[in-house]
Amino acid sequence: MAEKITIKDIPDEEYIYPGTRACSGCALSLAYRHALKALHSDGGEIIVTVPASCCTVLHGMYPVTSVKFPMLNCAFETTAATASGIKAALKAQGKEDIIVVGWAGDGGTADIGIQALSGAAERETDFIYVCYDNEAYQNTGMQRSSQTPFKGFTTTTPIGKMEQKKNVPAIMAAHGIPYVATANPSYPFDLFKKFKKAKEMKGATRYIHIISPCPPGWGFDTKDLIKIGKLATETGIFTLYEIINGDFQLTGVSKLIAEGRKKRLPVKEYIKAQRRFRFLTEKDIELIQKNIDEKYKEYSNKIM
Ligand SMILES: Cc1ncc(C[n+]2csc(CCOP(=O)(O)OP(=O)(O)O)c2C)c(N)n1
Ligand code: SF4
Ligand SMILES: [Mg+2]
Repeated sequence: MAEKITIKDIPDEEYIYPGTRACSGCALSLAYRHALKALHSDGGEIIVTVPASCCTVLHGMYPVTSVKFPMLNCAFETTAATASGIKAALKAQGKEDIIVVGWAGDGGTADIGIQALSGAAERETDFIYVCYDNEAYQNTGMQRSSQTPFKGFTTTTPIGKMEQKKNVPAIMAAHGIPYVATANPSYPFDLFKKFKKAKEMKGATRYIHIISPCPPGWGFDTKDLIKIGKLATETGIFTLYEIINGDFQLTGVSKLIAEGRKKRLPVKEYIKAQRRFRFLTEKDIELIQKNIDEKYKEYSNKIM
C-alpha cells in the first residue's frame, strides 16, 4: 500500500445509506463510513458486530437498516465474545477469508466489555476491534464512562468528572497484539490507511481507538464537528499513533508536531469550544496543558 493516501484511493462506493438515525454532525458516522470503505476495498467480505450504543441507533430498527453489510447486534458487554463466536463459526464452515469486526463505544469497550476484549486478545483471536470513543454513555443520556475526560460534564458528573481517563490503547498494547492504533475522523486519510493495515495483518486481534466528537454530548454546534476533531489532535489532547509489533510510531499531525514541523495549539482552544468543560478553572486548564507538554516532550525525545 502506498505511504501517502489521497482522495483517489478512497472508494466511491458507500456502505452506509443516506439517512441514518444518528444525530447530524456525528463523528461516529464519519469514522464508520471511511472505515467500511477501507475494510471493503480490494474486495472481500466482512461481518460486523455492534453492542447497545449509538452505533446500534445508527443502524436502525429491524426490519430496516441503514447499512449494506451483515451486522449482528450483541449485548452491551459481549462485543469481543460475539466476534470470537462469529470467527469460530466461520472457521468451522471454512470461511476464513471473511473479516470479523467488533465495533463498540467507549462504555462497551473500556468499562463493561473489557474482560471479553482482554480474553479475546490474549487468545489471539483473529478479528479487528474498534472503540469509537465519544467519552460517555451518549446513547442513554450522556452518563460518565471511564473514558470521560477530567472535569468533563456528564449527567452523572454534574460538576465535572474528578478522575482521569483510562488509557485503553496502552492496555491493549500490553497484550502484545500486533496492531494498535488511534484515529480521528477529522483526518480520514490517516484513518483509512490504519484500517487497511489492520485488515492486512491477520492472525491475531487488532485494536483501533477512534476519538468521536459528539455535538449534543460535548456541547458544540454540528457545523464544528471537523474543527473540534482537529483541535483534539492539534492541541495534543488526542495523539495519532500506531504500535506495530510493539514499535510505537506517531502518525499524521501528531508526528509533525513532535518533529517541530507544526505548531501545537494551546489546549484552551479545545476546552473553550465545548460546553461540557464549562466548570474547568484556569488551574485545571494549566494542569491539562502541563500533562500534554510533558507527553510531547517524551515524544520529541524519542524522535531526536
Ligand atoms: C448490561 C447492560 N447494561 C446497561 C445497558 C444500557 N445501555 C445501553 S447502551 C448504553 C451506553 C453505551 O455507551 P457507549 O458504549 O459509550 O456507546 P455510546 O452510546 O456512547 O455510543 C447503556 C448503559 C445495556 N444495554 N446492557
Ligand atoms: S449522541 Fe453523539 S455519538 Fe450518539 S448519535 Fe448523537 S452525535 Fe453521535
Ligand atoms: Mg460512548
